[in-house]
Amino acid sequence: MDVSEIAEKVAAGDRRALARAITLVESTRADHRVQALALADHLRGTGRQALRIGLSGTPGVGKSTFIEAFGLMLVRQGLRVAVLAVDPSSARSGGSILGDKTRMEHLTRQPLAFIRPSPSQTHLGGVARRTREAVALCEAAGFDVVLIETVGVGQSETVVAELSDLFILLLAPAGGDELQGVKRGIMEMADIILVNKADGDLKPAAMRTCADYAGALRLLRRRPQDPDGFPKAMTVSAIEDAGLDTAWAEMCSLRDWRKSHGHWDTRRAAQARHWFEDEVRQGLLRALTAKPETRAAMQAAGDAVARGEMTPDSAAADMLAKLSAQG
Ligand SMILES: Nc1nc2c(ncn2[C@@H]2O[C@H](COP(=O)(O)OP(=O)(O)OP(=O)(O)O)[C@@H](O)[C@H]2O)c(=O)[nH]1
Ligand SMILES: [Mg+2]
Repeated sequence: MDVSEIAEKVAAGDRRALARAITLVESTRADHRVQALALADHLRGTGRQALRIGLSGTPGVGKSTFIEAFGLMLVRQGLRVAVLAVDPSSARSGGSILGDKTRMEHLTRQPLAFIRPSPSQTHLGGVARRTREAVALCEAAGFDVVLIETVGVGQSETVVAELSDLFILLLAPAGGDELQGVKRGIMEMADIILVNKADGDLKPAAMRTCADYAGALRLLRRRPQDPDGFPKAMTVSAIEDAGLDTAWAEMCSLRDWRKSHGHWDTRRAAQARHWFEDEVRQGLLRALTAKPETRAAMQAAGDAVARGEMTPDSAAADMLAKLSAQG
């Protein structure tokens, strides 16, 4: 199949073609990269904008269970749902976050759903690009909602937040009155905090945790992209399917408000600019290490700095001057 044929099928919502297209953007082969770029160009501007929801949470909070239940609810409403994963640490189990298909078996079987496990991967830059391109492909394929899951480790939340229209933080009930070690930076990115497992014995703890986070959110600096009451904390139970409809209603109301106040378009435009600049930066870094003579020059200058023969800054200035003279 050539690129325009794949593009046509993707645009028609063909899930197999979509899977193929994503495999293409995940490939590191140079010829595949050329095809992937051509494919993206073909599809630019086709399809409607999906609602991109980033979902982050530490291992075991119930991300998979939540996505399964939430996805099924959306599918019941006739919405098409795609699920993608960003997992730079997939080496941890040698697998992928969505590899545990057991907990998404119902969603997997839905004709309106598309689930893509994360590939095994090494560095975050590559992860970001592949996920970004996969999100765009899902959007071109006409999905209404694209859920992007990540385990709450390291910088992957930032990547996911930069890919999303809404960023959801999933938490588990905390024991006692300790606040979980959620970093302030992560909290500041959240549009909605969902405290999961608000059921059975855990319900009181979930309510307390929710109240604690609601309080913490109120202390954050007000963001221009938020209407009154946002960001907000709510309880849900993925297992009992409780609160998911309310959470969805809140997501929709936030989306609608941002759309009608211009924040949606502004954010998408800023994200596009961010990814363009990021890609150029990554490319420059690759170019820097690609040429053996450049690597050697870096090594030599680094040695001189280490021996105290040059200051780091003047050595860097020399190096940059040499590079731009070459370029
Ligand atoms: N009581 C209760 N347990 C839940 C709920 N959601 C998930 N769990 C349980 O929590 C455990 C972890 O759930 P997962 O959905 O696998 O969590 P995860 O965040 O995907 O975990 P990782 O994939 O390891 O990052 C499982 O034993 C679930 O049954 C819930 O709403 N209530
Ligand atoms: Mg999981």
